[in-house]
Amino acid sequence: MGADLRNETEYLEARADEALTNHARNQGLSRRSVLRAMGFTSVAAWLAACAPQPQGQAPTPSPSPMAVAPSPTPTSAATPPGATPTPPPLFVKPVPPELFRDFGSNREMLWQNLRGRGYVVPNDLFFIRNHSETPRIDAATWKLRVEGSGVARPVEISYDELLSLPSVSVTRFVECGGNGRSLFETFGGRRAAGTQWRLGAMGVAEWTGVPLGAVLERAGLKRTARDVMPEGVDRLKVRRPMSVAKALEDDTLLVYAMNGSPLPPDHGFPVRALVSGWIGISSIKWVGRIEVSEEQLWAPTNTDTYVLIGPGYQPEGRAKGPILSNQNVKSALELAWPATLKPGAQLVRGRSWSSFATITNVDYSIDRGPYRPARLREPNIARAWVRWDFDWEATAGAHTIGIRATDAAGNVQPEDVTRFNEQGYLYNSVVPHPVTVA
Ligand SMILES: Nc1nc2c(c(=O)[nH]1)N[C@H]1C(S)=C(S)[C@@H](COP(=O)(O)O)O[C@H]1N2
Ligand SMILES: [Mo]
Repeated sequence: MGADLRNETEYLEARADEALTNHARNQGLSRRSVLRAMGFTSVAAWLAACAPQPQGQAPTPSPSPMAVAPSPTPTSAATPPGATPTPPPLFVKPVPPELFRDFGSNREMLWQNLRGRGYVVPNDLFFIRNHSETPRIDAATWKLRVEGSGVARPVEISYDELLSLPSVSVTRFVECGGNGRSLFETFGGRRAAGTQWRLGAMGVAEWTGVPLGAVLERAGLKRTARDVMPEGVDRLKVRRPMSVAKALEDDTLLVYAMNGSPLPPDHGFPVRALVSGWIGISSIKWVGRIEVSEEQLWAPTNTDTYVLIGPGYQPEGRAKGPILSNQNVKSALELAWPATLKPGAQLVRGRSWSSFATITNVDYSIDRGPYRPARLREPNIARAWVRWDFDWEATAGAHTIGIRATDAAGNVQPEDVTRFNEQGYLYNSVVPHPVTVA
């Protein structure tokens, strides 16, 4: 892993460079000659050309870089400089702009699309957070290895074997630890590093699979086992440890179905971990190996990223700061950002969630005025969410709607922007959502 994964630009550049190198190799050419044929001097220049066009400027239609015939001379007539070649595919499912905000290899769900929908987020709408492109895996040859000092007998399990074990279904959120990151800047005035999500880096689905504990038992889990680390077979082999206690919770699963369908490729086909309540990075997709250890396990995702770095946070062991696990209590409106509503009676809807307990109260505040209770709707599932609504007599003009949720453990969304940390994790302050009534 040469590139710094905390830096999106560096990461994208490394990925683009690798795609180009592979393509060039397949063509029996140098990477440089392929770039030249495309009219670029460097991967950075190519990426810059791929960046979104400023408003009002029509994007230049262009052929795919893979379709460009290499030219022996630096100046190719086929692809004029400034053309925008298509990068290699990142995802399998369609990710149109009416469903997702585009952050390259990451796609944010648009909350307005949940309005009028049921409890779960349909698979087509579910956000995607990928450190590299979605791998295509053949379930017939896929194997899961469970090994390490924490098990008595390492095992390999096939897809069919996993599907033959007793299964459970749970309805839970998967939420990125960085969900809401951009709001540190919008409302706190300080920009945190990383994908500038609003609140759509989360979703709720019904997940079906086998309790992770049952699989660990098959490998003879030792009483002395301490940490459990699922590892993906994606290009960067993304992995993150959890305690054995967390691994043995009833709703920590090896999942093979999402909302009643086989797990879609972008969400981890054939098998992903679901580490309920914990930040999304723990729910490793495309799992191929699980390391179980008697020692504490470390990975870049618990030493450098997904730890709290900033004023007031101290290093812990090899970690640069407190290691994140549980998500906190948050809320979002089923509205566009910014939202536009007609004057008059409006039914305003949204959802609130917490990893600690069910939500007991949701209060709303118009234009930072007094809080009033919203109506909670069934079902109300801990580590998933609750839907709620309230009536609002909307008057013409610019407004804000703030939502404050409380869970049964007494956690309440804070009013002010607190706990700034450099990588922008766990934003959960009340969000004054901008609404124009016209
Ligand atoms: N193997 C692997 N697992 C992964 C990731 C990844 O890049 N590779 N991304 C993680 C992160 S940061 C999040 S937030 C969730 C997102 O899950 P989703 O894409 O199904 O919404 O997957 C996690 N699991
Ligand atoms: Mo994430």
